[in-house]
Amino acid sequence: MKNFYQDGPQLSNTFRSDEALQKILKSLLPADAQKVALPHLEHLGERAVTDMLTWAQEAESQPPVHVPFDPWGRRIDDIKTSHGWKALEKVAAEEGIVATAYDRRFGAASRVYQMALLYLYSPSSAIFSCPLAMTDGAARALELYADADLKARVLPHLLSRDPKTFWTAGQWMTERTGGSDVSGTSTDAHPFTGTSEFGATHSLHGTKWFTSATTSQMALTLARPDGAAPGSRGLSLFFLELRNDKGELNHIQIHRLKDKLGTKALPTAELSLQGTPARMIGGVGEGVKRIASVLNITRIYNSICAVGHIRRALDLAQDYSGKRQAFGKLLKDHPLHKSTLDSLEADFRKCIAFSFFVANLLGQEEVGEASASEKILLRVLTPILKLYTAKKSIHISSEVVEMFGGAGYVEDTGIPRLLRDAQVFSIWEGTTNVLSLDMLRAFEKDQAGQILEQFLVLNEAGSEELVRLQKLLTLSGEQKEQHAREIAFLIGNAVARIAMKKYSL
Ligand code: UCC
Ligand code: FAD
Repeated sequence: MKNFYQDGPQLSNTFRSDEALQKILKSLLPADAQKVALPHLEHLGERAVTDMLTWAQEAESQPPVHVPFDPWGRRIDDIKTSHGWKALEKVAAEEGIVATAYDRRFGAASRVYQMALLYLYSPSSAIFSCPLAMTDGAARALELYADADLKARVLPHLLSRDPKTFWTAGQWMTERTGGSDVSGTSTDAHPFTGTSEFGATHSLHGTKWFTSATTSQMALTLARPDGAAPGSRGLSLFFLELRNDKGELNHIQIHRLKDKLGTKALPTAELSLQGTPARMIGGVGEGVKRIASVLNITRIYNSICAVGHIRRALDLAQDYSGKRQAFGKLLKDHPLHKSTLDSLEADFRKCIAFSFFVANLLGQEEVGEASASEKILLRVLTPILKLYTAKKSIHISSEVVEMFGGAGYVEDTGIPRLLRDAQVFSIWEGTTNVLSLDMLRAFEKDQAGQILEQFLVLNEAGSEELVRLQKLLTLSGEQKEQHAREIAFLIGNAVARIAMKKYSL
């Protein structure tokens, strides 16, 4: 065939084409919520393949740049981001990607509606969904633990739908000594002696090794107050604002931006706190416990974004399979190509059902409608959901790269980015192993392990899986630790199937 040129994949409205999402929302949203949410989601599904997509491509091709000094040698630590990245932030505010969860107009269903917005927003956001995750997590932690004056100062910004007043938040936990294990945190908190607009109680000194969304207006971080115990039980949670009213950094020095495998549009910096004013939230030694409410939100964001990512990868692969020919017929007409796609679609349905099942539990908890056992389910299923969807997204992204053949390995098709970006889902916000161990620790509290087992039995989880799981749960010590991943994936598969049944997927 002379002059043959392959057509590339095309996307269409990502809400209209997503049957699974529509089914889930019809099951979870009451009629009044559907009336508002469905047209909004259809509108966002259109933006996801039009203006947002253009801005995301722009943001990816013009990654952020750190400018340490002004022309005269003054330290400024500016981080320049592209027009596309800024435009995606504006979309987030306008579309209420965070705010929708907190107006609680539809009670628990507001969270489900918000997660559906996020799911459509994320794959066309160049990972602006990362700053949004930390913004939402910060809003929840402040809502739960901050004093009224701090809430009144900050929450209207985090929950704003006006791009001019909207703030994002960072979450600075990781230091050079560890991200999984924060017990070696060496950031000190001394009593603050100056004046501060937000009621600073301490000044912080230390280095943070990974800080994503470094252009955010505020951050929550961990530090050790003078005299507090060593280890993680001596850490406290602190709120800080990055810049003062003149726009200068508040005694923060940015060392450099990380050169990362993926998430290229997202600024992730190393920085040091050099006497940064900060306000303690909660008591001395309560840091990990308090920041856990941020983690539990960001882990659900990670899951929803991983599933959005899977959907995007599969949409591209599905479309391409109807355009590419090999051995005399379209890829989609080859039984083996089709069955490969079908099995990935089945994995997608598991992931989306599981994710919205947990998002719904979160919504119920937030409005005080979750029963004691639902709260426990939310606690134990959150790390499992995060690790499960992250691993599926890496596997599916890899398969989709392969489904494009050589084109999948060529940068300007945009396909390699799918694999690079997926890899982060299983690292940040807790690696697979760390979350599996967190799950085991959570089982020990409030009879959570038994409550989960009862839930699986009541919902007729597959009997073979259940027998294996029950056997593994009787292990103890190192043996149980060694099997923590297997336990997590057995539960993940079982709950995903239960949720699929619930939503008739
Ligand atoms: O990576 C980061 C940001 C990336 C960008 C965000 C993107 C989001 C998605 C966007 C998608 C596009 S920020 C850094 C994230 N770092 C982590 O996730 C840390 C991972 N490590 C862990 O999770 C560990 O398990 C630790 C740090 C929590 C373990 O520390 P400890 O000191 O050993 O803590 P314990 O003993 O496990 O927990 C201390 C207390 C306990 O309560 P009490 O005192 O009552 O016994 C725990 O039950 O905190 C409680 N706790 C929790 N409670 C610990 N974890 C939780 C939890 N998840 N929920 C409720
Ligand atoms: P380590 O803790 O050294 O882990 C190394 C390996 O050891 C992992 O495979 C882990 O699973 C395994 N491991 C650790 N403990 C155990 C155990 N007990 N049993 C079995 N295996 C174990 N952090 C922030 O605080 N804020 C941010 O904004 C932020 N942004 C990030 C952005 C990107 C793009 C990336 C990649 C990371 C970011 N991080 C951020 C850091 C991230 O949260 C950490 O990298 C992550 O938590 C892992 O910590 P670590 O890098 O120290 O790895």
